[in-house]
Amino acid sequence: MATKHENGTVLARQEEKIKPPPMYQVVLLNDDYTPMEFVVAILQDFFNKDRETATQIMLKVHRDGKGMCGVYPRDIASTKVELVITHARKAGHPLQCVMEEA
Ligand code: TYC
Repeated sequence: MATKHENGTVLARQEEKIKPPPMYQVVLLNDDYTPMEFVVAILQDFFNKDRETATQIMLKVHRDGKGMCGVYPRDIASTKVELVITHARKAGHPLQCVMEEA
């Protein structure tokens, strides 16, 4: 609730100004070379998915070109993207991972 003062200024109450932090989706992109099993392991190890859910997400990415791994505050999403890409490059795979504002 806002309070209107006689001089025209409006003071917003503190609770109105506190917005939840913007959230970001971490998204995996398809490619023709990264092994399916490697992607399933990434979804289990970096995004805490069980094997069945990880397999479903991987197959969705394979079919549709992209798929959502999780939704996180900016710094956590950014760190996950970096860890996934570093892990994939170390293994010699071209897997791409990006973040998008949710
Ligand atoms: N398309 C890959 C293959 O056929 C599998 C794959 C799935 C790659 C998901 C990347 O994000 C990905 N081996």
